[in-house]
Amino acid sequence: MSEYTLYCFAQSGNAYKTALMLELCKLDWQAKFVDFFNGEARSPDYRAINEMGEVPVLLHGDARLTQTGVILDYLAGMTGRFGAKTPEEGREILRWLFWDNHKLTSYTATYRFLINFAQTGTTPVTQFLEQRMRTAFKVLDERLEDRDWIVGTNASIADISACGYLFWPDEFGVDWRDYPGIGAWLERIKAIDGWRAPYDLMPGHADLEQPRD
Ligand SMILES: N[C@@H](CCC(=O)N[C@@H](CS)C(=O)NCC(=O)O)C(=O)O
Repeated sequence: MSEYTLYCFAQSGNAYKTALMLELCKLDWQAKFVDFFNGEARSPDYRAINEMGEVPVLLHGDARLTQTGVILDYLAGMTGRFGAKTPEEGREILRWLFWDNHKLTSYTATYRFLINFAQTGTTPVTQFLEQRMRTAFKVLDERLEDRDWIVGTNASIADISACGYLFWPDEFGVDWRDYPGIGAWLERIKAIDGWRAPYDLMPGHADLEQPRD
């Protein structure tokens, strides 16, 4: 039995934020596969674990945590890694976590879901979402124009949160050469010791023979 258990599935960028943090902090964790595409997250059993019906959920001892912002903050506190060095920095990290959850991840994840998984083709909804997603990319790209990390001078949970969906540019039809600040920043994240790609970290991807469970 590992110290941490993460309810997750391979295609979840939200779960990846947590899996990546666990991995970068070299924590002892195991994945618990959630069959999201067959509706498990909406089942009564899953709602008993998280009434929001969302993935991820992290178990650690008696703690059951949901919402990646909360989980990342918890793990930063536990490990002393990727957290704030000052109260001001803490507020900045919080500011970018809220922005990521609202503007970057939500539009990117929903657009990717419709285009790549539901395969709706282009509709007024996807056009709206793509425009909102690209607006968020522009904000992040400009933030990273003259700095290595979103907050302060080191990688933080703001970076780990914001990169959650961005290692799948093919799945939402974006070329990072159009957003060079983001492209260079993703390479810096990949260079952090322990980095692994989402489909290598979590179970349930069709290309994986053996889900990690
Ligand atoms: N703000 C949440 C978002 C979690 C989320 O939306 N997860 C997706 C899977 S990647 C989900 O469970 N969606 C189900 C739903 O929205 O009903 C977080 O940061 O944990």
